[in-house]
Amino acid sequence: MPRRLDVGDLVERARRGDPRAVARLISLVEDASPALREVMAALVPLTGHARVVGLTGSPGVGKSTTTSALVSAYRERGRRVGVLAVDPSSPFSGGALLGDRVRMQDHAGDPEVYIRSMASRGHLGGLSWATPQALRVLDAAGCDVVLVETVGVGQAEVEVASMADTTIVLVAPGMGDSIQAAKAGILEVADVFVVNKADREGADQTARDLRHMLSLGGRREPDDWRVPIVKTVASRGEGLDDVVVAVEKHQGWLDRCGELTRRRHARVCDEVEAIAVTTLRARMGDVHGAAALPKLADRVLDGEVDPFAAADELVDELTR
Ligand SMILES: Nc1nc2c(ncn2[C@@H]2O[C@H](COP(=O)(O)OP(=O)(O)OP(=O)(O)O)[C@@H](O)[C@H]2O)c(=O)[nH]1
Ligand SMILES: [Mg+2]
Repeated sequence: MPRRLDVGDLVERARRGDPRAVARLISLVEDASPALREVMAALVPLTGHARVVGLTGSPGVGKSTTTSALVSAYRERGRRVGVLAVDPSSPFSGGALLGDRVRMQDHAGDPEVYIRSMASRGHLGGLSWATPQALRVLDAAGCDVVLVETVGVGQAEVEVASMADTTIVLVAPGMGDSIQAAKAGILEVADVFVVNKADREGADQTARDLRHMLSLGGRREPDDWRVPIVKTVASRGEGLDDVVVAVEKHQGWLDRCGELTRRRHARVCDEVEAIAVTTLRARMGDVHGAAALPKLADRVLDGEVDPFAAADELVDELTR
């Protein structure tokens, strides 16, 4: 018999920063709990404060190490920090695996730091559905900054970039990383480039390559954001202050030119769409959809309707 859920109490405790309440709320998100609707209704008025910073890049480039070092840098500035590690490439893996990979032991026991890995555990809608909800929990819990680490695999990087106010793209010397970055369209999503592993040979060359590629990006207006390139040795905690400064400059720019509002608006559009699509898909499986779909399929097979017309009919059925 599951413990009865007192949503009001849980939200109030999370708002006061109780880590167990925060963890519980994120679990509700992961599990797509039916209580989530009530939870989100209670959380929404408490949100909007946290700055969301996404970190992405190829496997092994140093995202987790950088995230952990960034947490320290923000903690030195007295900020409350949330960390969300998401793995869009394997949404069905469950959270534990990722948790092991997050190198965050340094911050265990710091009550002003919330760390969570997340997977969507196979519910429809995936991470595009779950991530914004988890961000909202951390925001409502009073985080000043939420760092979102994701494994970069092409499209996923772009998806994650759309969830952040500021996106940091990490590359490392060698590995053909910068060239891969260009291929994956990463130049467009990066607000800040970090050349990590700058203790290795070729860091300056990588930074120059990136600078060159950025300069090919066409004409720039005077007020446009100029993407900075910061070198770090995350494993030794070097260069992280420069990253924080670059991120804060970007945040200032976001505020000044109205881009913050535009990005957040686009984000909520994506989120509401993901929820709506999830709802529609769920209805396909319920009694109504389950009856309508096979009949329509029969009619397509019999040559009575084309699949597009059948899909239109199905949508009409489901949204009636
Ligand atoms: N030499 C050097 N090694 C580093 C640096 N930063 C991280 N590493 C090492 O690089 C390896 C990968 O680091 P992670 O932080 O796990 O990389 P990641 O991008 O999070 O990896 P995935 O989550 O698996 O994609 C680890 O062995 C780190 O110790 C650095 O600045 N210099
Ligand atoms: Mg990692």
